[in-house]
Amino acid sequence: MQIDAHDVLIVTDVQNDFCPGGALAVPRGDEVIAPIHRVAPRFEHIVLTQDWHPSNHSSFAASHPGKQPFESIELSYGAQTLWPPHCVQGSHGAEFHPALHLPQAELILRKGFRPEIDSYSAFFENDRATSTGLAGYLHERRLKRVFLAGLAYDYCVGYSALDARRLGLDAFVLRDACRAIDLNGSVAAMESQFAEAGVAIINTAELTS
Ligand code: VGL
Ligand code: ZN
Repeated sequence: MQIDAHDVLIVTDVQNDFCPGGALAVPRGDEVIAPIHRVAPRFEHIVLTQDWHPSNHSSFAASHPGKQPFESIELSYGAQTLWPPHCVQGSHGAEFHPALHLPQAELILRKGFRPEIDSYSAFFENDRATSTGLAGYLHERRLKRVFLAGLAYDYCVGYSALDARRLGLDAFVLRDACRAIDLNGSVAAMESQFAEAGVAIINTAELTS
């Protein structure tokens, strides 16, 4: 598959807290870095995202007395999974993994900074309505096909891919350049949504320049 000037690689949340040793470690999360580095030179445009929460964020179990991480609660916009505190603004855990080296990235998009709403997707927060601005950015730059890599496959990567389709963009998830949390069947659930929405799952080996 040929990559051209209207394509963008979105590298999702490759941050210390999602890698081994981090506060919300995705199993083998750091293994996404090598395939990302392998395909990055093929792309003219790269966007990085960064999960970026205030310390009192409503997605943190610690913000809800009596609740434990990985339980689900109802917030104003619907069900929200509770997480251990992670990616707190300015913390070491919120920094990109030190091995991630993509100085050519053109945008670093931060999300999840509103205390009352979580944001898995790089496009819309979890109310599925509050925009991060990324759709407008891609539109103004005439970027029409998104290729997604990073963490986590079944949360931030997956929701971003679904929203890309909702916005009329073509979406390709680079499966070998992602790792999953896999909480209560979340991988299978996400993949059935990919099928319904027309998100393509491909491997980095399928990309040529
Ligand atoms: C993520 C859970 C909570 C992700 C972020 O990057 O997939 N997952 N915050
Ligand atoms: Zn988060």
